Amino acid sequence: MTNDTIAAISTPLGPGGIGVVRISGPLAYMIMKRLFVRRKRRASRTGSLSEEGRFFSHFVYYGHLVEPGNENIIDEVLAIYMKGPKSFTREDVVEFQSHSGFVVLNRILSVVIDAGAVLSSPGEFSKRAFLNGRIDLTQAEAVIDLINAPCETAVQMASRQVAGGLRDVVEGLTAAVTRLQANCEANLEFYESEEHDDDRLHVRETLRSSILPEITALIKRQKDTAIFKDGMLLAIAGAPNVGKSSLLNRLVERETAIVSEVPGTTRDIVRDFFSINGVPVVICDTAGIHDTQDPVECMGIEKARDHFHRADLVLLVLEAARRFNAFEKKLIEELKNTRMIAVINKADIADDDAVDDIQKKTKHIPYIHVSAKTGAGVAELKDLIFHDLVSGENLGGLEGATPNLRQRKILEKIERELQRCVIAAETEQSLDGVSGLLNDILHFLGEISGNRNKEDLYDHIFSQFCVGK
Ligand SMILES: Nc1nc2c(ncn2[C@@H]2O[C@H](COP(=O)(O)OP(=O)(O)OP(=O)(O)O)[C@@H](O)[C@H]2O)c(=O)[nH]1
Ligand SMILES: [Mg+2]
Repeated sequence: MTNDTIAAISTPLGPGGIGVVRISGPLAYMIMKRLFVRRKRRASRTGSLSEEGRFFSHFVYYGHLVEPGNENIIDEVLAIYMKGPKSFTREDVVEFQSHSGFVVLNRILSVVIDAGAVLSSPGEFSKRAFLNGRIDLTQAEAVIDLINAPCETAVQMASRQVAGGLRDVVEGLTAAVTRLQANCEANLEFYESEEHDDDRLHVRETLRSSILPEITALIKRQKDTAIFKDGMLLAIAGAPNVGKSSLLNRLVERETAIVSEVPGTTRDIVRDFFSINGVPVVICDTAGIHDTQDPVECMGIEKARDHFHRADLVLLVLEAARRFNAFEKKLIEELKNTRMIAVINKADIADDDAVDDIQKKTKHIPYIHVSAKTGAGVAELKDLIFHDLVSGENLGGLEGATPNLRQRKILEKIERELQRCVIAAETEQSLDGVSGLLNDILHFLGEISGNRNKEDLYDHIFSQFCVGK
């Protein structure tokens, strides 16, 4: 742990109402005293400090930041001093709230550096908060998720983890495994000559009935909720002129893509964003799939195919006014391993025979009738998309702790170790061996919350933050 005092501009650069320069470390208070001139009630040029000659912690002071030496005013600011450990980093922290703007904020940062601070690296404030025990690793990672949250649901999930949701679960599991292991060790120590069958049985039962199911549920929750953090990618597929671009415009509720009666209008990928029940969706309109010699269309079709394979879900648009054609048959075959919904468009001019034919040939995929022209069925399509990707059961998972991908990988290791441990306890392995496996499990649980010393891992995690956080 370094003894440096770090400083950074903590707000995004650019014109804005206010900007914040944050300082953390042993020199923070001295820097505030040196650079900040408190505005007294009766104007006085020289009175630079509060009447007592010092600033109180957790008070907001109004005044000016000045260049030391010549007292030139840099900006009118609010200054807050937070004496450690009652601060985000648990060190002494000072924040200057100034007018926002690249030049002003950089001038403030520059005098702060001249006064003895060093520039912070990305995430260094949060890393200090973690290393000083203010937050654990799950909470630090949740701060990144909170900053990057693409929708309200992701914000709620991240907030729960920032407040210690996952930390509490991991602490509970750690306590339970520690108790088991301590029990094993005590019995080994005091009843050395015994068989320990009952002890092994007790370990097996506790793992099987409570610890293992809890780990499995956490893994499942990560899988179920990932979509709220990462969003989903939808691709629209279909033959030319079936109404793919019209559907995209309907779903995003604006005229993003060109619509025309000329087949082959869309050639490049047209991308837009919208959300369904708070889930962020990236949607791609693509070139119509058919047989063509046109080199530009061929390139478009190739790009389209690439997007079908990358998408979480493909909306296969068919036309209710005409029968299923050979290209559509081939396309369904090609996408047989992809999640798909058949969107039978142009319901306003549907032909019964054509619809019968389409339904016979798309029996194995969910389908819906819509009219991109009138908007009929589009709300139902959104519901279908949502339920296809996020089942009702998954939504229940949002209430609890939601691990991220790094944590899930460790949980999967723990799950495997727990299964080994259950087998070991069943198959008359020595209690000593069982205790060793429990120790490995404790080690992995420590990796989730960051109790183990892993500088590389911490550097990697905190480098994902922005400077000033
Ligand atoms: N009647 C009716 N016409 C529609 C509907 N949806 C689209 N169209 C018309 O169908 C034609 C083709 O629509 P687009 O949205 O450009 O079709 P596309 O599949 O994107 O076509 P390409 O980009 O050429 O592959 C246009 O004239 C649209 O107005 C619908 O639901 N009902
Ligand atoms: Mg189009």
